[in-house]
Amino acid sequence: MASTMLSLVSASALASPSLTLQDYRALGGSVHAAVLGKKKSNSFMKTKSRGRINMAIAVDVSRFEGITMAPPDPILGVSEAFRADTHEMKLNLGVGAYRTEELQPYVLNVVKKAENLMLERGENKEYLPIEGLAAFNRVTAELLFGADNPVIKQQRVATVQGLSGTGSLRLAAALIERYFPGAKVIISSPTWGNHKNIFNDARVPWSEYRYYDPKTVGLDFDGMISDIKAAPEGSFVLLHGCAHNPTGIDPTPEQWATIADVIQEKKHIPFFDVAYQGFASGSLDEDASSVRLFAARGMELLVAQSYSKNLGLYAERIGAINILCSSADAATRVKSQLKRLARPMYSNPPVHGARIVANIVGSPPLFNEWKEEMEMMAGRIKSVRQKLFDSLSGKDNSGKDWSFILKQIGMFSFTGLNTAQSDNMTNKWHVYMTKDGRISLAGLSSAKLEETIGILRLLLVDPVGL
Ligand code: PGU
Repeated sequence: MASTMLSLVSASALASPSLTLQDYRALGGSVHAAVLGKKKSNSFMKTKSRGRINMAIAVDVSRFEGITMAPPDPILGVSEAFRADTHEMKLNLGVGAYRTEELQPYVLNVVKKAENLMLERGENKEYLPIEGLAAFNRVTAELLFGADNPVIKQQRVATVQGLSGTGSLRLAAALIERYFPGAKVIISSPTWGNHKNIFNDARVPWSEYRYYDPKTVGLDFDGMISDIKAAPEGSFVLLHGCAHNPTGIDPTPEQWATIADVIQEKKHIPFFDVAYQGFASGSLDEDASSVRLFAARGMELLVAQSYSKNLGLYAERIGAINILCSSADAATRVKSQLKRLARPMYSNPPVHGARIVANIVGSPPLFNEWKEEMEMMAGRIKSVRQKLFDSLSGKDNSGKDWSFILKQIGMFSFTGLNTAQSDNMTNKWHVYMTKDGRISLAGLSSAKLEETIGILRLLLVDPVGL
């Protein structure tokens, strides 16, 4: 597929710093129209009021009259609503962000140490190169694949620093849109809500593969495999490297191997989203094992990484896109095109988070300290999960099987609450969560657990009673 990727690039496209109209047409303009269908109406605009817009200019009404109100974001909108709530018992189980037992945001000690080092060194604030900080790009690929992985030594990984996980996914989506016109991305049902936005905005067609089985509150493995098989050959298969969001259900190592078999058979391209490396199990290596399994088979693949959770660097927007190619030469060309896509979007990435990661991973004592803190964070979440299970099953004599809670991993529990029940949690009990029934365990403390369990149990066992 790597050769197809580059054969699609016209000579003029490679030579010029930005694509010409002709290049766009050659690369996908027509495909878009065919794949996505020419949109006759614009869903972002109140099209009916067009006439009013024209008149508006004369009568001094806003030129933005045609812009409709956007709905709140399903995840970040929950935090906004939470901030606006003045109730003293309010609890935010919406956003996936780590909290201490006192339910406070947590800045890792090792991050503070790295920041102090940076201050001492008096580093400057010059622009980074388009691809980001070289020391960061090196360590981030090593952390993902393992420093001794032959793919690193063979220089087959094109790594570009991205604006955290989201920005890295978006850059990859732009690459797919430009160099694989018409190719489809298949995503799990359900998935992290922003995946759909990312591919929609990048104009990459997507569809869903089965993943979650509500009957077993587990993985619909057969459904997943048959949907991956049924996807058009050469599709991109978006996979959560570990700690699937929102379900917390991951394939077993044997299932991963079968997934890899099918992807290879169908000449699909795996596209991993790794937002929780080290945060799921507490081990960086274990959480990267899915990616490494695919890489060991000699497959080409994409991996978006994020340091929001595992280093608590949410607002620093630090992550990377890694594209593992079959040759060093292909990786060099792919990297050059990623840079070319990044340049008109945001020019070059921010330096602060990149330096923090490079300093921590590059220094053995700091690296060890990070691993300890990560284990501590993952450990607290695991203990909240256990307590949630113990209390629910201990207090409940309805015969409901609560073991699904212990089978899930990562920072979330997918409770099985429906939209009405989730709304009830928020509107009546001031417990904020996403409408798909996901709760962030990091938002619970031992004290808050008891209060929340009462509500959860009632909703899950006897929803009519609430
Ligand atoms: N991919 C997955 C699977 C994620 O869960 C998240 C964050 C990201 C990527 C992107 O994170 P970055 O901060 O851009 O690196 N999901 C969280 C955070 C809130 C959000 O929706 O951005 C969540 O609560 O699902």
